[in-house]
Amino acid sequence: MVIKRKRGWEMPEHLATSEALFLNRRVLIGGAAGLAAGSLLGGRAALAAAGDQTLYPAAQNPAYTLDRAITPERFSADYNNFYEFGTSKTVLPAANALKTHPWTLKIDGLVEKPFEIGVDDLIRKVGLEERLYRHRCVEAWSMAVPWTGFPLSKLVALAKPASGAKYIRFETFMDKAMAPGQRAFFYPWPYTEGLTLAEAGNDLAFVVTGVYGKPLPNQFGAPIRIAVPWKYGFKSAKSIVKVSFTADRPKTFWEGLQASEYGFWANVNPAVPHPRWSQATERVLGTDQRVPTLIYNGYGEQVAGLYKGLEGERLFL
Ligand SMILES: Nc1nc2c(c(=O)[nH]1)N[C@H]1C(S)=C(S)[C@@H](COP(=O)(O)O)O[C@H]1N2
Ligand SMILES: [Mo]
Repeated sequence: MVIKRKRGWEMPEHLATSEALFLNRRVLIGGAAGLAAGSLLGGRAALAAAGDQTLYPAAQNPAYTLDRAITPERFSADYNNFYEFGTSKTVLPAANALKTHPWTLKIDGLVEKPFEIGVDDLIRKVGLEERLYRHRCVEAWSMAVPWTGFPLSKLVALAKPASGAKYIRFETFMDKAMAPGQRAFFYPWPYTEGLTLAEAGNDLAFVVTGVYGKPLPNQFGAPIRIAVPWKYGFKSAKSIVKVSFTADRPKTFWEGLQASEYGFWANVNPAVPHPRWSQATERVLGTDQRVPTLIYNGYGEQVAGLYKGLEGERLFL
């Protein structure tokens, strides 16, 4: 028996559009009510951000700026995908239950010597910078955010992968008591994602510990997540506890759930539709605009070379 369950990512475009109208209405209402709601959210987000405040804001890296406006925090911080805390976009209240300190990252698999490191120690070791990145969800909405973090290549260097390592695998925390979404047994928890080591070594692949000049609020995937801006958002795993180096391509959460729709590569491409909706345009969070989607989410110059010789693969799904 096939049981059809509705998931957020299966949302048909006409529903996504009505959400756009909803957000748009919030923009239009604006004024005193909008400002009050915004500052309330800001207060809660600040409470949830429990990292070492003294390290923020970090200096902005001028090599990573954008041609578009930064999405105001009141929109990006109140519209999240974090299935551990529910399948709606309003996970902020539930995500307050996430205990982010202390937080230990485990490095294992094909490395010189497996080890564990506290996130605060890791940050002090590698340093922080701010980068402005696009983010394009497979559901055809997008945002532009100032992430704070460090290049993933620095973490790879610390890990000292063995010669047989070809892939890097990210694993999110698993705690059913804290994260009610993880009690839904039909999802292949914990959330996992992966990249090739070549992708992980690209300058754009970023480990994120903060946003908007402060430590990550919980709903953004505190205290440590990934940002891979040329791929659909689901590749950017949140609240990571383990980084493993493997010889074989890791099976990912969404691949495990629906391989025909969510593959390993998942590079952004407006010309390759999702099986159930177009990827040609995207709704910009906090605005009434739909803009054309760009191949590799606008980062083709930096990343297209990674896929030479792989043209036979499902690179865009
Ligand atoms: N652990 C975990 N990571 C996740 C997700 C999730 O549900 N759980 N959702 C993904 C999806 S679909 C997107 S678009 C981004 C959303 O990031 P944001 O909510 O911080 O904007 O996180 C990605 N990483
Ligand atoms: Mo997404």
